[in-house]
Order: sequence, then C-alpha cells, then structure tokens
Amino acid sequence: MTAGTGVERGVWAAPGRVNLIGEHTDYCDGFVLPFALPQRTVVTAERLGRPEWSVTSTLTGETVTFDLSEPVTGWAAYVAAVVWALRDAGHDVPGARLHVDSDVPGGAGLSSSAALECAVLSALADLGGLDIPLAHRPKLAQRAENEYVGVPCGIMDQSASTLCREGHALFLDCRTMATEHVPLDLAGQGLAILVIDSRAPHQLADGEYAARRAACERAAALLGLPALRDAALADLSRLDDPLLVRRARHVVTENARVLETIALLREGRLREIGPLMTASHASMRDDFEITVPEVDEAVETALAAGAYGARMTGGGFGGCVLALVEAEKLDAVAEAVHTAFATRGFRPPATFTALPAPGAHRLS
Ligand code: GAF
Repeated sequence: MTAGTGVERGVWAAPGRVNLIGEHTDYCDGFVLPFALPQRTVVTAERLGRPEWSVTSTLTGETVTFDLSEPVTGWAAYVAAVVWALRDAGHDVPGARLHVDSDVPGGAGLSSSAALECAVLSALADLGGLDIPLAHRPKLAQRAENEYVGVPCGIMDQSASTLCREGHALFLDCRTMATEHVPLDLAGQGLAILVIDSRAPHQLADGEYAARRAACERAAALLGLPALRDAALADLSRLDDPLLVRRARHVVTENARVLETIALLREGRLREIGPLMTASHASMRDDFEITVPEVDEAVETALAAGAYGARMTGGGFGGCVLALVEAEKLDAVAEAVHTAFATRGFRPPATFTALPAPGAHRLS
C-alpha cells in the first residue's frame, strides 16, 4: 500500500471521550453522540531503522519491546495491536521507539484504550508517511482491539478519539459511518457537564459487555433483521424471551433518544436534552441492567440537587456519570454527590467538568 515520506520524530495526542447519549447502540448499527475530553494520551515517537517497536510508559515505568513474532500482553498489547492491524491492512509500518503518557483515567469508562490506540495510530501513520484518511482510522483501531486484544467493542470510542472537534459533539451513524459535528456551546448557554467518576470497581465488566452484545445480536437474528437498528418497538412482541425483549428495548428506545437529542441540539435547546439523558439512564438500569449502585446514586443525587438530566456514560458496571447542570450550580451538585457517597459508605468519587475537545492530532 501507499507509503509517502514519513517524519523522523514527533509528538501526537488522542483524547478520551464521554458519550452524551447512545449507549450500547454502536454494535447494533445505531447512533451515538460522544464528545472528546481534554484528557488525552500523548505519544512521543521516533522512527527506527528496523521492524521493531519499543514502548515505554510513564504510567507503569515499563519498557516493552516487540517485533510481533510473539504475542504481546498487558497495556503494550494495545500498541502491538495497532502495528498488527496496520500491517494486516497492507501498510508498511515503520519500526519505532515510542513513549506513552496519559491523563485519561483508566478503567473509568472514558475510553483510555481507544485514546492509546488512536495516538499510536496517528504517530505510526505520520512516521511511515502512510496514506490513511482520518475516516478510515476508527475501523483500523477497532479491529486492533477486537482481533488482537480480544475486546468485542463497537466503533464509538475510536471514532470519538479520532474524529471529534473542539466545541462539538460527534453525531455518528455507526452503520454508514456518516458524521455530523454538532455545536455544543455549553458555556455560552451558562451550562456545564459535570463528570462524576464513581470509582466503583467493575469486575465482570468484560464478560457482561460481551453478553449484552450477544443478546442484541441474537434478538436481531430472531427478528430476522440485520441489526437492532432496524427494529421498531412493536417488533419486540415477536420475541419470546422477556430478557431479550428488555435488552432489545433498551437499544430501540436509546436510538430514538439519540435522534431526539440531536434534533434539540441542532436548535440550540440544550437544557431540554436533560430528560432524555435521565430516561437513557433508567433504560440502562432497568432494561439493559448495566448500572451499579454507585452510578445510580450519582444520577439520583445530581437530579435531586438540580441537574437537568444525568446518566451513566460508557460500557457500564461502574465508570462515570454525566450531569447537565447550570454552571452556577456545579459546585452544589458535586458537593451533594460527594456527601451522598460518604453517607452510603462508597469510595469518594472524583468530579470534574467536561468541555468538548479536539480529536487525535500531531502536537509537534
Ligand atoms: C464501550 C465500547 F468500547 C463502545 O464500543 C460502546 O459499545 C460503549 O462501551 C457502550 O456504548 O465503551
């Protein structure tokens, strides 16, 4: 495949993300609405004259060297996975020395894995002078994670980390990969999004994610549809298994909520998306069953403290909650959540505000 003149060295960054709405819809060919976080993974890289990759990480202090002749495990697997996926797609990937640093919290449902994959992909593409359009990169990074790391994720996180724009949310049709960058001027409307990291330990998350995905695929197959994207609520009465009905109902109603959210955002009616966010959370809690007591508490407390809407974001079983609040109420809502967590005996949450940041790019 094409290889132009690459650069010798440089620094690249790719962000974590939150998802405003549209959870577990990506692998059902549905709709998602993430935006990139200012928190990002930074990769400093230089070309080596041989097909070998040497990666150090500030987070672990480790150096891992590989040439893909042996499987790579642990955090460096995400780096090896990208090299593997690029090569498998026919690209002449240059050997490289890479250093990874990140302020995307790991294990918090903020897409730290995709941030790493997409930063490494950007670095290797530029070092190798590889001609890979931005629009093709999410699928390469997803394939790296699906096939090499073995995580059956959808396309949302890699798309967000690659394609998001500052000040905008990314409306993505996961079937066609059509995108729309929707302005999200929170500050201009006196609003803020509070991110509450529940810090709930989420064991079982991998198996449960795969189980949800399998249930959705089974429901679609039983309905004779390509994916749940194609199902209407009325179709679900044709399913015998009440559990499958609930799983499918989440996806069908969630896709509709994304479309309603987009319609409101296009008209600048930000406050009105609150009830859709809260309904999304209820659907994840009751139909998809992917929430845990900590995230439910965060949602309920944020709403009681005056948030317009609140919902868990990401794969579930822990992770973060987003609350849409008046900027002037930020401190009060955060304070209320901290107090509620202490009262319930939960680990103290971490709270911060999220503004839409740019997708992957070269820093220098
Ligand atoms: C995780 C996955 F990686 C995404 O693809 C998506 O399915 C999300 O969970 C749930 O919406 O972040």
